[in-house]
Amino acid sequence: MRSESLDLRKIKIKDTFWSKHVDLVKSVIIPYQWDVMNDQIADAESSHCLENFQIAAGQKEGEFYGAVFQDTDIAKWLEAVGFSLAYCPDKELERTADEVIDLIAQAQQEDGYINTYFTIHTDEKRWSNLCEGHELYTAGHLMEAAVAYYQSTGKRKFLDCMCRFADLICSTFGAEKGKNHGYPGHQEVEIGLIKLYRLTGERRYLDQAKYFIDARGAGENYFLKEMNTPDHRMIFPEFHNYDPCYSQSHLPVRKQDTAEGHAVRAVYMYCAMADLAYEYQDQELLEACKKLWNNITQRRMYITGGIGSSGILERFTTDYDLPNEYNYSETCASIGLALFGLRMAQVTGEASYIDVVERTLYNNILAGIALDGRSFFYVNPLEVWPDACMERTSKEHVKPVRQKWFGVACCPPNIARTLASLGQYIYSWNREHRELYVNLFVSGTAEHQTGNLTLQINMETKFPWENQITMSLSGISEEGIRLMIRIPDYAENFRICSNGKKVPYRENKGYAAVEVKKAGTYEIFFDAGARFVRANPQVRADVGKVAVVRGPLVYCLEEADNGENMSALYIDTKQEITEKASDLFGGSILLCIKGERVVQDSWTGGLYSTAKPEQKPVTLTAVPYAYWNNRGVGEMTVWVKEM
Ligand code: FUB
Ligand code: ZN
Repeated sequence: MRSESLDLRKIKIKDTFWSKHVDLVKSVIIPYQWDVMNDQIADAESSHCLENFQIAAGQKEGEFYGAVFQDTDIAKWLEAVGFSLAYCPDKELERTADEVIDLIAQAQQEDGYINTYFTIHTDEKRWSNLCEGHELYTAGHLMEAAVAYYQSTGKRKFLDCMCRFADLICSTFGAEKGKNHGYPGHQEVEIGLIKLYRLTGERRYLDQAKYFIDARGAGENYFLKEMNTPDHRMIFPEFHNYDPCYSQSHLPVRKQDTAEGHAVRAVYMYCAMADLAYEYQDQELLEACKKLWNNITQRRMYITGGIGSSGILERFTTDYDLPNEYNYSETCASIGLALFGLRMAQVTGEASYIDVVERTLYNNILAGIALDGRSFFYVNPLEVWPDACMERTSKEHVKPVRQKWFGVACCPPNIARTLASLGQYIYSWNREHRELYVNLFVSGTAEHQTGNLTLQINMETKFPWENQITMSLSGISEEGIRLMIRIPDYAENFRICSNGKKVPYRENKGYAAVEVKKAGTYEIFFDAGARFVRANPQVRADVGKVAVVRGPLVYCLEEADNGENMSALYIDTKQEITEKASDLFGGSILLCIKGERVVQDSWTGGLYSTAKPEQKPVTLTAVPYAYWNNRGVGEMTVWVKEM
């Protein structure tokens, strides 16, 4: 039996590291994104998201504006609201959300269909362009939002709307004669359907998700066939000469063993595969998930947990192709990776999945949002020279500053729902084995009610600044529970104590397993000081370079501390890195590292010369990558040449 995340309503986060981000969800991020979607933020890309719904609902006259999947922005916003209301009830916010839900319900068609693009564009035939139309992708995000909203408020209206839509999808698509034999051009509906099934118990939703996964890449490619139908109208010019790899429809999913194509599509699909592998006890599907996971995390992932290295088509490329200054590493792709990793950890009980989840949460995902919660990165480079991020060049997708919004705005509300649901990553419970998994070290309280047990959990820590965690457990019944504490892959000298005595533990799949028979307090310690990390030499971009890492945090050098031209810097790795507590970024630890700089003034040549410039000793300051670009525009790099 898999383990499951604890109920978000019962988790309170009060953490030195995370609270300053998580608390912003309610106070800033949700209100800010609401204003954007109502086109109330000056100088931000326009959204028109709410207005599209008003037009589709017949409340207003007007034209559709935005991407075909513009509806997903409000869907993810509603999901974030649902998560936030779970642990932070707010009547006014709930009223606003109810109004949005009323609007969505009004825009829903008689037969259950919801999509403002296809509703407003009456000349476009629904389901006629599955490859590009995003109707199923949009449906999936709305389903996820409806589940989250029901779980926190108990209100059924949105859920009922989405069940009607799901019913329409079930009766429209399938292998049976007379049904549409297609599958989504952008995976996501599978995740939504599985969540609907898990909430309602309606088996047809699960079977429908399975159909979409099984049909993908089997037999004649649906999208190529679709493109050849008479009167077919393309939506995206870049889809000409369509390669089925782009949407992972080049092979049946069970035969795929390398991560190909568009990264967000891929990881959302892998999430559904992991869920289905569990629900149908499908070992072959689970093996495919493992192979795909290993290919990503051992060959195609940045040290920051970013994935999808190509700026063209937002896609995976080939093993070890991890350029630093024109990569993509879309925030949504890392969010999908975290969701995939959590599912794999819960199905297999293996901590190594959470090592990656933690890596991407603390680095690539967190870098996606400014410390004030009002601007965002979509693309997450590991090296930036702002002057070179020019339009119509290979770096035109790289923005050297976070943006207020985007024309394609998938990432900002995705970050909102991720921060709002951070609690899902912290603990899991395995009912069969009575195991409490501690995945992330985040201070706060949690409660879990199961059978005759009401488990109370209190975690206190200043992680990642300090590597000491105090966990108190109470409400333990006679049978006891097994505490499964993750031993991070970077942790050394991991130990557990209680009442001043060492607690023996059994290591099981990367977790320290402790039998707990009564209420008690446990102290967890490990060493995870700052260290230099090198990449596999196959990663051409990083050969001869080092990154500086402390615990789960990847550090970077910024121009604000180190001057311009990071390529002129070298790090001396034969030294102990000095840590410096700082008030910067709401409290953090900075790293001071000795190195050398090529002295520009000593350069006597023009563009090229046989002369060798001088190098002088410097002390460099590194800051957490997640916080880069919170002090104005400037150069930044993660990888630095090693002396
Ligand atoms: O296609 C929908 C979303 O827009 C994708 O997930 C992102 O990569 C962006 O292209
Ligand atoms: Zn995105």
